[in-house]
Amino acid sequence: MSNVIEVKVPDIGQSEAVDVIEVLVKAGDTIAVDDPIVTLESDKASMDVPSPYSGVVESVSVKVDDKVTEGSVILLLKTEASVEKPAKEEKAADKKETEAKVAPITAAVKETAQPTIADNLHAGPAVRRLARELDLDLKQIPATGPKGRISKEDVKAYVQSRMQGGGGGFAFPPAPQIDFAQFGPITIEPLSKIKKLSGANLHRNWVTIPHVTQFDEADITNLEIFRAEHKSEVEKQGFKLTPLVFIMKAVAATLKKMPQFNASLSADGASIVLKQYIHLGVAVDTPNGLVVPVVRDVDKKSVLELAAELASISERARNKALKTPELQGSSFSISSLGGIGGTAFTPIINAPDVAILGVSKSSYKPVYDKGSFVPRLMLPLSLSYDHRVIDGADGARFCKQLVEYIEGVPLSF
Ligand code: CAO
Repeated sequence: MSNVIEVKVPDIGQSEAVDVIEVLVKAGDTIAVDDPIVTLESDKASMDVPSPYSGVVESVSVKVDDKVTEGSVILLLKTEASVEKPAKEEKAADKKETEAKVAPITAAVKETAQPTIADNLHAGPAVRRLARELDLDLKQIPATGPKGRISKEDVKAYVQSRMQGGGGGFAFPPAPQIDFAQFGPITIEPLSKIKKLSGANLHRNWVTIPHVTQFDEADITNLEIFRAEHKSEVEKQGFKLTPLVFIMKAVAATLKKMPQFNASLSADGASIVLKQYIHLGVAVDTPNGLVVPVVRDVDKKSVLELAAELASISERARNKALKTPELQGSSFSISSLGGIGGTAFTPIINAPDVAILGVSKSSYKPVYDKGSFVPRLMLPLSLSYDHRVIDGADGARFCKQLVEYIEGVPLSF
């Protein structure tokens, strides 16, 4: 006869709550005794919790980032095994023997905890096991999980990239371990959480996407005159009218005309997902690192609405007050360093987007016009695109169209 039983967190050797960092099963899965069901992580270690019984998962009661302690219910399991006589201890009949069967489970949990402490890498035991089986060095695998954790997907992506040419004599050599103190005094500061997360993503995007960057310039002399005229009037409403909002409108118009830039490559690389919405990720510089909140439906919003929203999201990004959905769903991204300086740069694509626009600081340049040079305020643009999806000719066409739209953007609110 089958029972539905609660599988709980066993003795994990501490009373404080620990994080659920990976849920390894889902409702409907058939699992065997000792199959890992969740990975937990404390300040010191990560550990797999094995299933004490075989059966079919009815429902999972925890999700990633939940906090659990000994006794928290992990899942409901439909099992043929008797709860009093679990699979591992078929012969256990009295309380003493039942207690004895808990010991191996706890022991298994503790045993897997050690490697994380030893090598200071964030990876659950299941991931470590997979890496060992595939003879991979975890230090070489870019992490994309929370807190810079290496997930199974990271291992798979790494193997895939090696199979697609990352190996064959061109594999990356390990970064040398250098004691910089031998050259002079040093201090060591840990990277912020945001830097670790965005660093892993940037690394993956840079290494896995064939980037090309196309440069161009737009004449924003008239736009700047309009902006200067209305600057103080807009500032009275509590936000700034910068060139960026006009650029966002021009980008939205260009994306409508060239939808292959407002797209993602499917996971198998066989098709393009064209998006009917225009949600722009806007890179915001914060004291803790780069954050990319998303401004939705840019094509449907006025310049003034965009200016207000940009002020709100950049302030909340800097105060760490953004909610996760506000960081998701971009279809194209913009990174503006125009308020700082520089003449051009090569922005890294914010995957799964296929392109990103870099904006640098405008400056007056002599522009040849009808036989003479006239001073015009020129805005440098740098478009990085995924060459698997976009051809060079289309990259140049996009910039040409964008320049036309920026130069002709309606100068009104
Ligand atoms: N050329 C000349 N001046 C520019 C300009 C440009 N392209 N873009 C902005 N400016 C001016 C603004 O008009 C403003 O001056 P005024 O107050 O006199 O009008 C000043 O520079 C500062 O602007 P800002 O940076 O505060 O505002 P913004 O709307 O241009 O940008 C935001 C907002 C959030 C994108 C920006 O503050 C930011 O964080 N940028 C950094 C993004 C980043 O780190 N990217 C790198 C990511 S790695 O690829």
